[in-house]
Amino acid sequence: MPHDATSDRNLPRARQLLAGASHVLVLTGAGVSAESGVPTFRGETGLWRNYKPEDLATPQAFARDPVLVWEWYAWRRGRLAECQPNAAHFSLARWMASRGGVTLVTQNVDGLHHRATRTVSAEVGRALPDPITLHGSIVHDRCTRCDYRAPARAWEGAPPRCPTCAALLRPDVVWFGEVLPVDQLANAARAATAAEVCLVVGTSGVVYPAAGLAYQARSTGAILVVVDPGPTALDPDAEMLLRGPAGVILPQLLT
Ligand code: BV8
Ligand code: ZN
Repeated sequence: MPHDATSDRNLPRARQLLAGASHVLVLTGAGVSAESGVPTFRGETGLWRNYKPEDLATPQAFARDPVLVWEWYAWRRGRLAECQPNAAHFSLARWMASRGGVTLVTQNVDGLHHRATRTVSAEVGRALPDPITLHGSIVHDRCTRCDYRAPARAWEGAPPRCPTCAALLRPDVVWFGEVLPVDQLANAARAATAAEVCLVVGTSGVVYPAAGLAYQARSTGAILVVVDPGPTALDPDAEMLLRGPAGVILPQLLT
């Protein structure tokens, strides 16, 4: 049964585990951006006009109603424009800058880890690796026909078209039913196999193959530590549960 760290006594033990690990896999989900004001996927805040993300983040929904799907992404981009990386993103980036052997893999598409990494890279005067991004980037568009890809353009009230071939553009994210970028997933799987500790932060652990990385790490000997204020699908397999918001737990954990 995992150690539920409602008490602080498990934090020192988790800190010790991480300090002694030469390879750590960190897997994050929407919860790590919650304190930045980015709606999570399965919480109440994730709903838009009462649609569930799984209904809209699919090629079928886009083919059926590109305007509706684009309005959802325009709404999300609008909210994201007011969001900054939070203490969870920064403590992860600074911890990674202070030691080697940490691979950050994110399911998130909000780019907040990248922004925190850029800030910390400037602080330390050297480039830090970007996180492995499994599900793409909401702040980029790509063409549905050619290989055009560029930073997202301002929403003009209608689905944007490719400046190169005039086909519909789509957000540069991986939808349900679409395969993940092969190279990113392979790098993540390698890090999972090498990890002695797998730190999972802010994910309900229901989306695959991303969630499978935590089980893969555990099957090759990693200790699973879960940071989340609520229950997750990974809890039964975790050696340690650190119950609380990432913005509070990570700055204490990653010292
Ligand atoms: C695939 C980008 C192979 C889009 C996302 C039928 C057909 C095909 C596939 C499937 C199928 N049935 C099932 C599948 C597999 C499917 C899947 O897993 N479905 C689930 C719903 C069961 N997966 C796929 O389709 C993947 N592709 O399998 O390809 C294939 C191909 C063809 C045919 C067959 C197989 C693609 C999955 C990628 C989907 N794209 N995002 C967009 O964003 O618009 S996934 C989406 O969910 C986000 O990226 C998000 O990150 C991710 C996971 O959600 P979470 O991050 O966990 O967020 P959630 O809200 O659930 O949880 C938040 C957590 O944070 C909670 O635990 C909460 O307590 C906690 N929290 C809250 N506040 C805080 C906090 N934690 C810390 N601090 C806080 N303050
Ligand atoms: Zn094009």
